[in-house]
Amino acid sequence: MRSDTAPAIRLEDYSPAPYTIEAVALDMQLAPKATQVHARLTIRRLTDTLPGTPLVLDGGGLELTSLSVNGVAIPVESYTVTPDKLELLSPPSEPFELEIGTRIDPDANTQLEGLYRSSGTYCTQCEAEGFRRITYFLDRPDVLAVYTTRIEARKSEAPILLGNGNPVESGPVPDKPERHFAIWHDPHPKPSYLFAMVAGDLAHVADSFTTRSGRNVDLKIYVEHGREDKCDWAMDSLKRSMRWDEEVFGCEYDLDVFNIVAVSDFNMGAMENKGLNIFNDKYVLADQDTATDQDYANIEAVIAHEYFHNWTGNRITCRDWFQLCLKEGLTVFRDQEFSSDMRSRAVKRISDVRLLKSHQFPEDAGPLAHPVRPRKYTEINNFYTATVYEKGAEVVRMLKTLVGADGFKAGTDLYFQRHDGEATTIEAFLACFAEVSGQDLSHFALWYEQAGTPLVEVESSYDATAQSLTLQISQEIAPLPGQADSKPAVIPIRFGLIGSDGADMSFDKVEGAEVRQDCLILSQRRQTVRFSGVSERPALSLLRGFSAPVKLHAPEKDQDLAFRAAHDSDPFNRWQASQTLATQSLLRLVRAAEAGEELVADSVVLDVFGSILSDGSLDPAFRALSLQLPGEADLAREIGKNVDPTAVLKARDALRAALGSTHMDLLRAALSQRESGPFDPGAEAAGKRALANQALAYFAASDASDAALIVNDLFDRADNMTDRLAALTLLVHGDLPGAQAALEAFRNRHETSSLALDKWFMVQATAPLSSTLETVRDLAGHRLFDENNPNRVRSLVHAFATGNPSQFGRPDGAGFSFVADHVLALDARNPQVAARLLTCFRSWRAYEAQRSSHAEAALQRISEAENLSRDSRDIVDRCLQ
Ligand code: 0A1
Ligand code: ZN
Repeated sequence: MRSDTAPAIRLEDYSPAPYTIEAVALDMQLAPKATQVHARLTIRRLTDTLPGTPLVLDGGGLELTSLSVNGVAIPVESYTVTPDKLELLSPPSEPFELEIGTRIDPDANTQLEGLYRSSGTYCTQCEAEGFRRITYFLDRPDVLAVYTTRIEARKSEAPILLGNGNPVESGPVPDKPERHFAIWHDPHPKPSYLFAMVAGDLAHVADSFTTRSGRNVDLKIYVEHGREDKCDWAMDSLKRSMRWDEEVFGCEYDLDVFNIVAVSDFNMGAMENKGLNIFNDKYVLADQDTATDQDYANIEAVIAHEYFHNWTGNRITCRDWFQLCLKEGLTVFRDQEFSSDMRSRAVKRISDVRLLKSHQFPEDAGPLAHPVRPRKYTEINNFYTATVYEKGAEVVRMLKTLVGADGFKAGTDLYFQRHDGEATTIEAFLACFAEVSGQDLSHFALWYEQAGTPLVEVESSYDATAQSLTLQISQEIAPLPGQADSKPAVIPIRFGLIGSDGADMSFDKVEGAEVRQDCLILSQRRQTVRFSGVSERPALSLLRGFSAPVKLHAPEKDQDLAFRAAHDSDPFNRWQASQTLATQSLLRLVRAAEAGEELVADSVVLDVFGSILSDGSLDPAFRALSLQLPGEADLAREIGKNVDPTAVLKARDALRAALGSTHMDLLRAALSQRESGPFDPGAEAAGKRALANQALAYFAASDASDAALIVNDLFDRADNMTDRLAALTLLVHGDLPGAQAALEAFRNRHETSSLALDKWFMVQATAPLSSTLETVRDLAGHRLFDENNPNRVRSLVHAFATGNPSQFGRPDGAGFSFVADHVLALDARNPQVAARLLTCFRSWRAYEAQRSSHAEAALQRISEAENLSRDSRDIVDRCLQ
């Protein structure tokens, strides 16, 4: 039987709840299989609500054990109850106290929403709608209450008891010597999705922070025993985040304590619960032996992200879930800025744009496309997307470009002051910037409303006699499901006109578009822009710093790209020029591979990469990024339709081999510069490792007879995870001699580190080898595989589906079928993780006919399954629509 399609929730139907809940007193008697929750809710009818209007509370699989109003048990005829809903038919018209008893089973909770246990630790996840799985409630973000939480548990089972806000009291439970309790009080009114509690046998590391107004804050990070020595980087990142937010955004912390708990079973990255952030341990734990440089950078960013939510999300929250980008887009923008200040701004920008293009662009071009602020959803958990987060951050970045740095600061100051303590909207946010800047942002607001990535096409012509440059510019979004037409958007294009000496040229005036400093502001479907006083034909550098989330097509000869790859004063566009050059060359190789022709790499690409490799004046991290070829999925996206992933892989392999063989001497030199000495996780040392490992990758792809020997040697000698994993990846993905022995050595070394073992699974799942599917099948039955641990599932099945285009997309459809099996098996236990895995099919129509029909069959099979969750039903329906 096909599960019913859930009704769509629509933005236009928003209305406030008829009642509000002002205070919540929770008492949680913890037990693994039968936790008793007692909630005392102080409820008030809103003035617009007619007396006697029913009160409908949300529930999620709950068992009601008691119910009273103002201390008196209420008769059965005055309410109705199901596991998912509690309705008081005629509540008191004056403020009243509703007491609700519910019983829940944390151990049976495999979906990891609400209260569950991870390695024995009780923890909660309430965003978006998990609180209703703890007690009946108005589980929506515009109901803000003050929470007091009493937690009681067996002392031996859970010596640590944590809640939101500040600790109030703790001690033994009278007459129950084996039990103890703690009471926490959070004075800041908050929505239920920010509720959290944790109870378990945990170790911790402690530090403190003095805020700019002199408040002392106790900082603690809780982890499983034995992991305390992996918390230093997270703690350091937290203190830097707290200081940065004061200095840059004027945001100060507002409680006496800030606690972080790391758990090993978590659906997402981390969660910003007020005063009690709960993290996937992947974003907390790090040391030299088990974490890569990328892990260190991610930890820094995610710690900052969750901390920054304290103001953007918690103090000012969302009126409804359609406004999710209000907190997420803004907070991602803030964490990106933080990382840029901690590291190289250029490298951070390039990395963020790569992520946007690889994750958000395909989402925005296929059946799962939605506006940054969606207008409807059936399952909100499916909207924690790259569009809401990453494109949402790009929209905030464009806003800053348009109103200027000072206008942006004034706008955020006004936002914090005006909306503190509120649940608000995108309109209210934009109004702050419009007000301080005096600009009309109503056209700009389209970025929140319209799905799809605009394609901006530019044709340029230079008139030497008139000394003028003319640009014919158009913008268009390809039709999407539910969005046949698009409207032209406001698009800020930062630009430069580069002269033959490599310097930016001046010009006299511009007609046809508004120009503010180095920024051209487009706003029409078609525009002709004329620059006069341009003394020679310039190399055109458009979209500097990736100033808008658009696809830019501005035809450019290989030689011009090579020139800009060497001379563009904008580091982002310098990187982009070399990437575009490599992409154009790779696309020619893909066509040759499809035609069965010989694959000969273009010399201009070999030359440009050689120059980058030998240019010691450039930042090593920037060089490492510039030397990376566009990925297989990037190329598939460029090709757009009739994609044959095997041809893409062949083309990329051919260019890698050519680069390796052509520059063998330079590569050997780069390898010999690998630094030794004490490990430093900072960005500079990480950049040097990245460059050395990028050089090693080309060397391994070359025809050097000692390539495998050198990679094996590095694997054996590596004293940190970045280098060890880089070597292991080259051995396994290149199917080099020594690969199996290295895999075994890696597994033995890291047998007790779950996060390091995830890497062991991932390396094998992403190997572009015809044997990989069989390996992955075996690994799914391996004693170390745990299908209930989301990180492990992601490191094997998700990694295979998203990080191995040629094998997931095997022509016989076996890759699709394998992933479909896992989606179905997972769906019954953890719908959120299953639905996310299912999104790997979103670009299925872009494959060539044989593959796309296999992918469609896999989707059909999922669609026809019995009792599919609402999460997976939503994704599969949209994929097939
Ligand atoms: N708000 C968190 C991410 C998060 C979202 C949803 C979750 O469960 C459905 C859990 C966490 C963040 O942005 O970090
Ligand atoms: Zn967030």
